[in-house]
Amino acid sequence: MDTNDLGFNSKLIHGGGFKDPLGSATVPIYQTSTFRFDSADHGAACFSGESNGYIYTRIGNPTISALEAQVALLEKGFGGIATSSGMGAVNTIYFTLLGEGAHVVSSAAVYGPSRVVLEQQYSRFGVKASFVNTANIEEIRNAIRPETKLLYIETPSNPTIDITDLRACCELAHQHGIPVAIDNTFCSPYLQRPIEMGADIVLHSMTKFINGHADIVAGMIVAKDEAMYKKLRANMVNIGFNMDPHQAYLVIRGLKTLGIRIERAQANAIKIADYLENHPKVEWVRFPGLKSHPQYELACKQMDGPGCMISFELKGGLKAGKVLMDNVKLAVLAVSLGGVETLIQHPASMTHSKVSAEGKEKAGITDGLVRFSVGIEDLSDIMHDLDQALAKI
Ligand code: LCS
Repeated sequence: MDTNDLGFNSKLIHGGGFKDPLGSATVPIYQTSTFRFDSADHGAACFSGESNGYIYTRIGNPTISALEAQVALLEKGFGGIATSSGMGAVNTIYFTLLGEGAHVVSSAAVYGPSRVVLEQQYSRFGVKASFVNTANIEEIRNAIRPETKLLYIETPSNPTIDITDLRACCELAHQHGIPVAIDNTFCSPYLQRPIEMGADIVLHSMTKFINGHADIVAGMIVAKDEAMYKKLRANMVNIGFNMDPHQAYLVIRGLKTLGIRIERAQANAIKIADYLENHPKVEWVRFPGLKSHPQYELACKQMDGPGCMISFELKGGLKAGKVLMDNVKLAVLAVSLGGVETLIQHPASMTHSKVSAEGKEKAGITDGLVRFSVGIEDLSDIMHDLDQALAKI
């Protein structure tokens, strides 16, 4: 059976091609740090690449490989590189592509640490970064310099839910010979496959939708071609951003239900976004499924659904937002997103608190912005919870 020909949900169950030699129906946990060689020659062949046998878990492990193959299949790339966390994936990409004097163009609205690490750490090695509104292609065009080595985009962006035109960006970057990395965390491959639209690299915080159960921190990089895959993999291994086999096992388990989890959470999110938009205490709502979203048409074109993330601001700004966050009873007041449970958080003081005031302003992260990650609970319960908390304002 060629798993490439299967539908998405079947790939979630049967993709990746792992076949356990002892017949286990699920991928077992190879809880080992190292692997026995058959002979000295075999060991040497594993290191030289003549044999593809396993060597050492930081370099590779069958449980982790099964997950890498599966996500690469879903993202339609050459190969996957699992990492200890989403930030492990982000830093493997930065470390691989940004050398002394290199310049990166990045979405202004990205997960806080993805931006802060460039500004505060990579800058120590002479790396320069321009943070622009990538939803406006002209801003990218104007930011590109001869020394630009990477275009880094989050779409939809965290937490502003801006949508960037992936096809147009990839075309522009490639005209200048610049590779494009897309953080696909907010969509997962179920809703968006950037490599199909020209991206060279896709990354995920698998902590979110891919694992989906708020019990694991994990990351993944998928490279479109072999050369990029090899470069990224070598750096991940040498820096030690590797995943752990038990972590991989849990992500494989969570991934199986990605499709049904997103379908259900998204159906909830569509109803909740509509409810919020029509609520008298709400100032504005950002959700790709609402016609009021500035890139609604683009979202319909490049995403297979609007997703499960909603950002909004209440009339009364942060003060009102705090009353809401302090009074929800079902939704959990916590950072992270993409799990089965509904989460609410305040980006300006939490996930994006280390971004400078100027950076937040440029990214559109207002003080009053509240982010809602919609879960798979019964819609009536989420609505009731919002109703009673909004009534306290
Ligand atoms: N990329 C995006 C878009 C993210 O949202 C996050 C984490 C990361 C990368 C980093 O992944 P991690 O290392 O945490 O697996 N986002 C978080 C958030 O919005 N709340 O808490 C974590």
